[in-house]
Amino acid sequence: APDLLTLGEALVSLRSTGPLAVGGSLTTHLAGAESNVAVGVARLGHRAAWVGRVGTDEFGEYVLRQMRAEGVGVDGVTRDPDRPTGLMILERRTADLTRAQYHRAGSAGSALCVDDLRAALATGARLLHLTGITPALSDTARAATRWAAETAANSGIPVCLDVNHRARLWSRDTARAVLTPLTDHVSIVVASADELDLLGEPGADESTVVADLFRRGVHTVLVKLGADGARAHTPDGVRHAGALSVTAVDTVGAGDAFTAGYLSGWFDGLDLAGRLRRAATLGAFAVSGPGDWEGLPRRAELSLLDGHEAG
Ligand code: CKP
Ligand code: MG
Repeated sequence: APDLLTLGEALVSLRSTGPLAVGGSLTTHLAGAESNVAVGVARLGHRAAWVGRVGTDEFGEYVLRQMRAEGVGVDGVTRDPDRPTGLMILERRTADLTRAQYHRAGSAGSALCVDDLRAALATGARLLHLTGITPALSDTARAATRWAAETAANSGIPVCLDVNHRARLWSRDTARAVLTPLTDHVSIVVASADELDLLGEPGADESTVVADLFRRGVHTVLVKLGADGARAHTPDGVRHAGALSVTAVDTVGAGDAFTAGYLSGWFDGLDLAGRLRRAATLGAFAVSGPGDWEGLPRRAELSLLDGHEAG
């Protein structure tokens, strides 16, 4: 069984180097929050497997090829002959402004269903990673996410959930109604500060949401603060960890890198400070190069950013 099992929609991202309205070339990349995490942990030598649905089209072939090249297990992937692999277009509008557009409605990935996951869940894993993107994709994907969380938790596999709110896919109210009950089966929650009240009452403050999550059985809540680092809430209290100081060129994928680093530290048996340090390190690698995951470190590179402590 793999260390990390994750599921969701992997997409092809077509990236521009300038404004889309004037044309120019687009380059092809693998995207998808969950596959980003899988690549991040695989680069560090852990066993990672991704399950989901891709088309029988060339883009589906590409997505699987990229994951295989990164050492992510894709044996459990379902190919869908009737639906296309999802796409997103990432426009570099100005040096400081990128705009994303999805072409994923009705995609193969959004047709994910419980039957697609049975074999992978039966094989098991040390940890199951989910994000709040998958249940936003369709009714069947929502049911599949809930089933996976329940099934893992019932077989003693800890579940990590990254809220990853996508306003283009669903409203905050719908997300809250779906994600809050899901946390009954979750051990580790990852959220940015503005996403936290999607797991509690609207506008609730951090300590209230964390207390509610602990009551539901969550044992670690990681609140990402971007360049300010992260706060970790555990039953032992709250700990702040700084980000590393690097030149940020592309922040897409930073959250997934943070999660991959944290989970890698957990697989290695590091203490909380060590897990947060590795999370910050992967986040720093992700933001300091283009692409969602391309710049993530291999194990021997982890120490390259030593000395980049912020402040
Ligand atoms: O929260 P992050 O910036 O780490 O997530 C980025 C990913 O899956 C990106 O790869 C994109 O395809 C997506 O989130 C998404 O569906 O928006
Ligand atoms: Mg995120």
